[in-house]
Amino acid sequence: MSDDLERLKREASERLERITSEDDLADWHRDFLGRQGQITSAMKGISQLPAEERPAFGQAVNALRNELQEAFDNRQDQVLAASLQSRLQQESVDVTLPGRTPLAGTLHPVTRMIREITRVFGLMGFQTVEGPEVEDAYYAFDALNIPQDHPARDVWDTIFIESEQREIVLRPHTSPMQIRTMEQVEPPVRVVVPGRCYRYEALDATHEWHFHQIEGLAVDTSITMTDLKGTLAEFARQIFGQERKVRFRCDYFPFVEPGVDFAIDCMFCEGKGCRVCSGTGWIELLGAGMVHPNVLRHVGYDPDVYTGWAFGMGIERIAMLKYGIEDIRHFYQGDVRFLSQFNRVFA
Ligand code: FA5
Repeated sequence: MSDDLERLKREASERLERITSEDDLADWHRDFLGRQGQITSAMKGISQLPAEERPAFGQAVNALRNELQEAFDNRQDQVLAASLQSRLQQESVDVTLPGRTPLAGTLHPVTRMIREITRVFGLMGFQTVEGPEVEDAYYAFDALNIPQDHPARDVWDTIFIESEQREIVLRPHTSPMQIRTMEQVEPPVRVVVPGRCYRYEALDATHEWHFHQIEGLAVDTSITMTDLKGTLAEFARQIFGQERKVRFRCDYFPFVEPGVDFAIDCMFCEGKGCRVCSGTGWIELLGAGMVHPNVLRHVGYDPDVYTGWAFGMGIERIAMLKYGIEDIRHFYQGDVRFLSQFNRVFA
């Protein structure tokens, strides 16, 4: 091997010995084995040699290239192993440290209330179904025995969506789902329908322009008012406590006959009279009644064969009573201080 190659070998080996980082390894490789490195330059020098010396010189350069490549690979293995070792030491994790509790979102109190109410009715054999919020006025009113120009139509402060062919509304109550359900199935029917409703309403502590209702509907061959009373009393006691007294009074809704309002004795004053029950001792929970024969006829049920009852309640109002919330507007202001309280209440 020529002196030049000997010197090259020594220089490369000494520098390689001292290398401890991956960056220096890359530099070394570029300087000696790279395309413009010293081995390549040495090979180019072959043209300066007399022809008879060229084969031996070429072999010597190739042998040196292989030797340096091997030395480089070994050094690279050592350097990488050492750097991995030190990283493992630096980045080691104490697996015995307790984890940080993640800040998770929670279910909205209205969602939780819907689940609680539908669970109670589920245990009594009611299926939960849902329906459209954008509704045809036929389902919202006409089929519910509230024809066009009927004064009762004004009671639901309806938000109308413009439509040239048909009157389309944001549903003001969940009662349209009575019709949609009965159109789909033959009796017996037992459903509850939770969902969002909309009304063009002046806002105050108990009125929102969007809120939730749950509709209930039971239709069969021998359903009576007794079934309605028993079911609602059981519901009220499951949600508000076994000691609750219940009251049914006459009320008017065009799609039921007779119609009732359903109340429970005030749990805040035990019926003595307080601010929550406006001094009456009773809190009205919902409207209900026996499904009007005209409604049954609209869906093709024979009112001489089938009878049924229906109810509709406001979910926010139930949650307000159950959890002592004084203003309905809290539900939709997105204030985490309000919402996070319900982790504990519902846990
Ligand atoms: C109805 O909407 C009837 N569809 C209920 C019904 C169904 C009667 C089946 C008979 C048979 P009403 O307008 O009273 O009824 O509303 C029912 C409940 O919805 C109220 O008791 C109240 O809890 C809730 N509610 C009504 N308007 C609002 C509002 N603006 N904000 C919050 N809750 C409301």
